[in-house]
Amino acid sequence: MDKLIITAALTGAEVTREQQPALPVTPDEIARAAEECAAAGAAIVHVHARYPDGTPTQDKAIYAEIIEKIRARCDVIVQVSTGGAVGMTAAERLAPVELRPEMATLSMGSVNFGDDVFLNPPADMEHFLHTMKELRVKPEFEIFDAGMLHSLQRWINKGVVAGPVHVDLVLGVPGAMAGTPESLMFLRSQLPHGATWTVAGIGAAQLPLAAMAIALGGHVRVGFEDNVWFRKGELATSNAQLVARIARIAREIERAVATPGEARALLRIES
Ligand code: KMH
Ligand code: ZN
Repeated sequence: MDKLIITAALTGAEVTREQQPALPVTPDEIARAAEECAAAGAAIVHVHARYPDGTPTQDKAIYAEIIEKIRARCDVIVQVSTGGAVGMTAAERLAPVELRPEMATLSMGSVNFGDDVFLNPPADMEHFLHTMKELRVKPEFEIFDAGMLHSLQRWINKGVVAGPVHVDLVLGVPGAMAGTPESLMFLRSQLPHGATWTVAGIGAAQLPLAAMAIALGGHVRVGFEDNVWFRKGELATSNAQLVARIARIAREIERAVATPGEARALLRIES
């Protein structure tokens, strides 16, 4: 089995300080959280930017500051979000990709997202794909529902996406695919040939789906973007606490944890 790649989704666009007092918001806080997570075993940090008041933004200058501050502290793969927040335009969402980070997310379709709709029309997805290809940014395809894997397969068949792809199975968003073992096993059975995959379970689904992924040879994403709890009724104290638990479980069942360098090799990221 390949070594386990742990991604820390540090901030997201939706979680507030009221929900999670340790949420990193400023570039300094995000960089510090990234360093702590890297020390705990994360090879990738998935990053969203916020204005100082906590409002989500895709401001290129703020992303640049975050990336620079993370790089000054530690070696970790920085993956910017192109999902941003619901309601942002495609151009806004794509802005941080112009900084040529090592990775960026790319959602594979539209989906209900809580009380909102997260829109990803095909023309926007194709534009995102071409831009990432041109700027040599490795995409992580965000899969919220089964049809999105089918869409990805269509892009591969058309030759727009070259494999092997890396996907993130995001399970448990209200309105999308449930955070259950059955969902994970089904999506795993539908992966494009040679794909690497990680699972991001939302809320209470985070830990059990992570444990399954460790055993199945997949990879794991944890962090406040997806889940603010350590266990029922007990908030996590930091993103790193969630990462450390995954690394601990993996080591206990003899699955080694990948360094950022090993993750680059596994995901074929050119540095
Ligand atoms: N904030 C969500 C609407 C991504 O980062 O690429 C979308 C999201 C996905 O977070
Ligand atoms: Zn995100």
